[in-house]
Parts: sequence; C-alpha cells; structure tokens
Amino acid sequence: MHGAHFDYLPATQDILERVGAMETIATEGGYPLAAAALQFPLHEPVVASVLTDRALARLPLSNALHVELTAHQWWWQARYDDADPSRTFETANELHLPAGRPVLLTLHADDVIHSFWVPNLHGKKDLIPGRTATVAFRADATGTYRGQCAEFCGYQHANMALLVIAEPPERYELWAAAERTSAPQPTEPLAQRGQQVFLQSTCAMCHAIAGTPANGRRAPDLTHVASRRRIGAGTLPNDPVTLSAWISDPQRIKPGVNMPAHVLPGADLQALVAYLGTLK
Ligand code: HEC
Ligand SMILES: [Cu+2]
Repeated sequence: MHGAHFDYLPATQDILERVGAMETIATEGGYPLAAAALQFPLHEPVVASVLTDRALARLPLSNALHVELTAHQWWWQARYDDADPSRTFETANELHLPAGRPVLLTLHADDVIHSFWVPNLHGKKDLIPGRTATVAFRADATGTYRGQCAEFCGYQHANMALLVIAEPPERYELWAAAERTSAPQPTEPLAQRGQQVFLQSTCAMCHAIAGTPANGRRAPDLTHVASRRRIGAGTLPNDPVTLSAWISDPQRIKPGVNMPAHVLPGADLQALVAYLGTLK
C-alpha cells in the first residue's frame, strides 16, 4: 500500500463506523468543502488527491457521499445512498461526484470477479462475488476520469468502462436532484408511441424506468439514460443512430452481451429511440 495511488482505508470496520456517523450528519446539508473545491478552475488538468495511508486515515468521512457500485458482465450499476431512503437513486456506467468531498464506494460483483480501477483517482480493487469491498477517495479537482474494469471478466471485458465526472458541488447537486426524479412523461406523439413500444416489448423485463411500470433489475436503469454521455458501458456515444444500432443488434456491438437483438418495424424503432431521447 505504500507510495502508490492506493488509498484503501485500513479496515472495513473502521469505514462502516464512519458511515454510521455519516448518516446522522448527512441530513444537515451544507457542503463545507464547496468553497475550497470552487477555487479550482473548471478545466484544470485532472489532478486527483493522492493520499498516503496516514492522510487517508485522517480523511474525514463524516460528510462522505456513499455509493454502492455493483459490477456486472459488462456494466456498472450505481446506487446513491442517502440517510433519507426517498433520496436514494440508481444509475449506471457514469458516476457524478462532488469535487472536494470524500466519497465512499461499497463495491460488489454480481457474477464473476471484476476489478474497479479509475487511474488518477484510485488503484485497482478486486471485486469478488459474495464479498463486499470498500474504497474511499476524494477528487480534489473537477474533471472527467475514465475508469475501466481491470480484471478479465469475460469476452467484453475491455468494453466495461466507468466514467467518473467530478464537478463543483453545486453542479453535482443539480445532477443528483434530476436523477432523483421519475422519468418525464413524453408529450410528443412519436415519443408517446415509443413509450408504448418500450412497455409492450421485452425491454421492461430487464430495464427499469422510474415513473412507468418498467421495473426490470437485470440491466442498466434507463430513467435518465439520455443524460448519459455513452451507452454500453462506454462502448458508443449516446445518440439516436447508435441507440438504434444497439437496440437492433447489441450482439454485433458487444458480442456475448446479456441483451438480445430486437427486430422492430422501422417506425417502432424510431419511436422507441425518440422516447429514450426524452429520458433526460
Ligand atoms: C434480457 C435482458 C434485456 C432486455 C430484454 C433488453 N435489454 Fe437493454 N440491456 C441489457 C443489458 C444487460 C445491458 C447492458 C449491456 C452492457 O453494456 O454490457 C443493456 C443495455 C441497454 C442500453 C444501454 C444502457 C447504458 O446506459 O449503457 C439501452 C439503451 C438498452 N439496453 C435499451 C433496451 C431496449 C430499448 C430494450 C427493448 C427493446 C432492451 N434494452 C431490452 C439487457 C436487456
Ligand atoms: Cu468486469
């Protein structure tokens, strides 16, 4: 653990005690580190905090953000915790974090061994099914960090990226507030038809969209999929063309992926993609 960017906390028990402490403090609101974080110019080259064991032991986790991150073949599920259960929310493949505030990740693996690795932010941490791991770190500068599963976890291991976006606390709070809301009801006829296509096809067996009957838990939550930069865990940019290609034949893009191809009439596919585009 020496000299490297590894900043695991010494003992899980220690962390859990601190998380306990966090929950009581979290409701008080207020972001004491906000002022410090904002002193960083927005597009400063990314320099993460590199903490020694000793510095880490002093990292105050009392106001830490707590995220449960679960690795699946081949995507990342993120559940943002809150002392108030009505404020928890779920997203996938893209973590937004407030710069300057400690973050505590509880890591799980759903199926096989994966490894959490966000270079510049954190060292590698193996994720073993049935076990829980925890890491704590803090991004002192705003910026985008690209993470990657660092363990060979199957065929599409290389296409299992995690985008970490550290932003000023105010902007993070806006993002989190939007993520907590249900999906907006579509107002345009094309998107309304797309919602029907979604709910009547198999999509809802695997995917959830809050505010609709779709409540599948085997695939990325799509409630705010349109706000994510990429789809397929970093594989493709998120736009109507790639979404159409993905839905029609994900196996061609990510062979072996746990999503079947969907052959839809052109008008249905167009409507479906229009609907997904409204899920900001
Ligand atoms: C059998 C389960 C299953 C079904 C049915 C299914 N999907 Fe998926 N879907 C997945 C899985 C698993 C992923 C993640 C794949 C990966 O990146 O490795 C995924 C990923 C996606 C993504 C990319 C999400 C992201 O943030 O990366 C979109 C969009 C999507 N599916 C839309 C749909 C639509 C629309 C339908 C119905 C036409 C559908 N899916 C049906 C399992 C399913
Ligand atoms: Cu993996």
